[in-house]
Amino acid sequence: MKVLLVATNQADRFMDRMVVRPVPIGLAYLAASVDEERHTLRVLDLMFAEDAVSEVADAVSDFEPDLIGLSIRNLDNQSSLNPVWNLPAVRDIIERIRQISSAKTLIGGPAFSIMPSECLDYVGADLGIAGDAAEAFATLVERLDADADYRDIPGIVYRDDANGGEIVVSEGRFTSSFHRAPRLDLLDMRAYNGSGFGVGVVTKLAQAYYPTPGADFSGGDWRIRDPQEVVDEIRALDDDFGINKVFFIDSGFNIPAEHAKATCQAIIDAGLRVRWNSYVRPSDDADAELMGLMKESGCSLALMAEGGRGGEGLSDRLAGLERMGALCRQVDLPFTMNMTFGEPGDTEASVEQKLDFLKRVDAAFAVLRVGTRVLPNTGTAQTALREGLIESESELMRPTFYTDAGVRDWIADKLREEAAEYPRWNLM
Ligand code: B12
Repeated sequence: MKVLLVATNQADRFMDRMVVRPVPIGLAYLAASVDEERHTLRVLDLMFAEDAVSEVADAVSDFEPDLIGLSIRNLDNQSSLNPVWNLPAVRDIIERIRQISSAKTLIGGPAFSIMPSECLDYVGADLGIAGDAAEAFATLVERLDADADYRDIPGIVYRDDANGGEIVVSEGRFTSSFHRAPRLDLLDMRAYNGSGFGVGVVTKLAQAYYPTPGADFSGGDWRIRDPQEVVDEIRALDDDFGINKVFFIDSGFNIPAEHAKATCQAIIDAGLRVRWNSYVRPSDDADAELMGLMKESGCSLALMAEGGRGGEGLSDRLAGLERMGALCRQVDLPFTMNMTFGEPGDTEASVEQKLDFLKRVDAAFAVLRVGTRVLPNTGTAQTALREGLIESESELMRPTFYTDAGVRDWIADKLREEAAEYPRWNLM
């Protein structure tokens, strides 16, 4: 079978400002799972494409694939001030494919996995696989090749012809082991070098990455990678591509601290010359020793996530963030802050409290969000439903922002005025 994999992401910004182009490592994991003794594989990355639809059409005409897998990374840029919705571009690509080919179209990726049935319906693909999908994808390729039933594959999304074409999303989404190295050699890694926060290397995966009903930070579902495997992958990036800048893919690198320390220590012991960045989040077990090891092993920026999605009060949340910021400062580790304004319950007083906090913590840069990007299965989605902002969670496939009525009329102007004084604050 001939398989064409297409990375559709063309966004080249982080927080609408900094130039960041994430390497499509998820697609590279998929490529690694294909048995090339049995199938022919081609990868097309649209990140640097001038005319995405034409490039896909040319590749399809030339290669004549039987299966076309498209990854969808972002639903949108999450900016309420300048919203950009990414799904129409994917829909255009699939529409063009249909005009020139009878290949089956398959979609997947982080954005798709948040709203699988809505995305499948909207972009008009034949099939999807939600969640981590390398092994599931390899199985699907074999089943399609053998013309066999695929409906038992974990996370598979399909139209049930026996049931009026109703879209079915199967159970089981978090099955990948990440033991087989991603096929980065199929991407233009030289073009990516230096284009942002570094090449993604997975250190830990958890459902908390996705706003699904089961997502939490308790650790029950963590798949933590062996530090030695991480070291080997970093070394290979240097050996194969001369790349020394990586981004640890992790919902909170510092949690649990014991594993984070072991990973840092393994990097130090291996003598790697790596500079790395990752997300960190407030946690009681973070301490000066951990921060020292992070810094010593090459951490150059800690992106502070907004804490757990628990219902704790604002003061506690800010105290947790402040403690993490202080730990970073102790070892001279630059960190970012990320603050949402207009969350359910925000008032003039809580806005002031958040602004005072941002002025105090001295982050390398801070992102101030005007409104919350509402995602399904969250408390904010419930509030949005209750207050009539949306009629159904399906609408959340489009950029949708919740801003509490208590601050809605003035919050954007207020933040613009404040940010004028702080060049390292970015409004979105
Ligand atoms: C790390 C990360 C970043 C890093 C990237 C650093 C780097 N160099 O790679 C940084 C901080 C830069 C970043 C930026 C942004 N990010 Co981000 N990021 C992530 C995070 C935590 C991990 C992504 C990742 O690499 N995963 C590991 C790889 C191996 O997995 P994967 O790509 O998901 O691929 C697997 C599956 O998806 C599937 N799959 C992938 N492709 C395909 C294709 C097919 C055909 C199939 C069947 C399956 C499949 O199989 C793969 C292997 O298991 C995710 C959270 C998440 N849920 O994924 C958010 C996430 C992807 N980001 C998100 C967003 C919104 C953004 C930003 C727009 C934020 C902003 N406002 O600027 C920017 C966009 C940047 C850009 N230019 O595109 C959203 C996207 C969805 C959405 N809400 O729209 C996510 C899902 C977070 C969330 N829960 O909302 N991000």
